[in-house]
Amino acid sequence: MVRGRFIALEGGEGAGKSTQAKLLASALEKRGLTAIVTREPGGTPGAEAIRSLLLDPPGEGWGAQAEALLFAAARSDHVERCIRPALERGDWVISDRFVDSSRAYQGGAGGLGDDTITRLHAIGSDGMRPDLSIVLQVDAKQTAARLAARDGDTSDAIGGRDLAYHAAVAQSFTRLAADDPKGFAVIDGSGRPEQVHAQIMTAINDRLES
Ligand code: T5A
Repeated sequence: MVRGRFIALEGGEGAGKSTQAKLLASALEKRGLTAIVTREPGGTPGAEAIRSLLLDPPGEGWGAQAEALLFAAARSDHVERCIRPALERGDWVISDRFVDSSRAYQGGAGGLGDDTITRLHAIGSDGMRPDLSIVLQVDAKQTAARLAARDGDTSDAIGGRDLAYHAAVAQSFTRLAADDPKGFAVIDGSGRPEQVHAQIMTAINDRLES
């Protein structure tokens, strides 16, 4: 059985990851491939329960370490029960966020460092990497306008953090991609959805066709 490919879509809030995940799945299905779209935190019943704890935390919220552990625990269940079985069936998996979100948010902006996140990921998910991690870059003003149009002034516990935190997230994604040009594709997410989709298809063809 040919193993399917695993694509992660990454970037800040409102960068267009969910929109692009659906467009990519439908393009792959038109080519006769089976693609599943999943998300993090979430993707399995257990990981979705942890998602609620993370995005709408009880009481005074989580400390940095507890937050990172919860993301790693959710990811472990997601990998074991959803991602790995799908790849073994030969399906493509498109995940709206994966471990590079933990590296950028908890490791970079949250100050825990990349080694800590990488070690947690080795314990939780055997260090699994996507075949390609696609970082959608959109400037903060444009994503704020998109999110205001969609959500008004509501946001979750992490999306609602200050501008400095989100600027540090964006810098971390840029640095992670620069350090691993084969593992990442950085895409300008500011155009119309179909334009962004065309760039993603080019990146996939360039990096993954053999
Ligand atoms: N997190 C997550 C961590 O801190 N560590 C981790 O390890 C992980 C996995 C997840 C939160 O958790 C944090 C990061 C997040 O803060 P979430 O609800 O999943 O929370 O948040 P996001 O992943 O940011 O999801 P969003 O839905 O907010 O953003 P998307 O998916 O990037 O954007 P999308 O496609 O929903 O689009 C947003 C709006 O813009 C429009 C869409 O129609 C939509 O209304 N849009 C466009 N408009 C114009 N041009 C385009 N090209 C557009 N593309 C989309």
